[in-house]
Amino acid sequence: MDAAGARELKVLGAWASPFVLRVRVALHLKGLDYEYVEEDLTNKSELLLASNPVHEKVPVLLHAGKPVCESMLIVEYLDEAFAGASPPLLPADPHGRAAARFWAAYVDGELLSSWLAIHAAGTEDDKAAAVARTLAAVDALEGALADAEQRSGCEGWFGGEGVGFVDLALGGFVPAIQASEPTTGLRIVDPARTPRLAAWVDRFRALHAARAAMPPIDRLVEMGKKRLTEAHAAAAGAPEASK
Ligand SMILES: N[C@@H](CCC(=O)N[C@@H](CS)C(=O)NCC(=O)O)C(=O)O
Repeated sequence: MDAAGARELKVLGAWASPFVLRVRVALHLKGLDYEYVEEDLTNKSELLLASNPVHEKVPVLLHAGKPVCESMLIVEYLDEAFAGASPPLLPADPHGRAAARFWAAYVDGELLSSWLAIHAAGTEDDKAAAVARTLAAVDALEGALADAEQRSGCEGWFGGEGVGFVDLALGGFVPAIQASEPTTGLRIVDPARTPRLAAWVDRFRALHAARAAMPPIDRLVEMGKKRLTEAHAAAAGAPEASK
């Protein structure tokens, strides 16, 4: 489908970004045509700097030249601006919308922040605490998925009968979940511990809309390993005081 106005959609992105992936999957799900522009984040374009002057980050959606920033705000915007394009991403009822926003915020506020803390940890104790917090966040999401499945009577999505807002929030991280074990040895989603979420990861990867936008996992692993090597080398060469 090429909904009215969709021809004027442009996404400023970066291939490895989980936040960009959320937006691109939403666009593919809704069948909206868009132009994708790959940004070099080490040399940001004037368009990116002018479109997102506060954070200078991708993704940015430009709709008829007007910028919308922040991945989940962009997803909400698409849902509202192209309300006629199925599927709807947020539930129709206010309580369902509030619950979806809660879990989407939880993905960034708890899962992502604890996951990032693993790599920022200065000591083994800090690292173990961050791993425990990350896995606890994954457990909580397993519980939210179980509730959604029970409520809708359908197996599969945080959005109930179909892919929705929370699926996109977490779905952006599916490539990182897949790349984590081969890169760092850490299994984020373990079928033995969180079987529903493990099945959800496979289901999300299989979506046509996800396959159209997902980055290659081997390229992510290669980039992750390179960054780890550089971080270790920097830590080894750092003066004692700054360690
Ligand atoms: N909260 C933002 C996060 C966006 C973000 O962190 N983007 C990264 C790429 S993954 C970026 O543009 N980084 C460039 C920079 O920090 O200079 C969102 O959801 O869109």
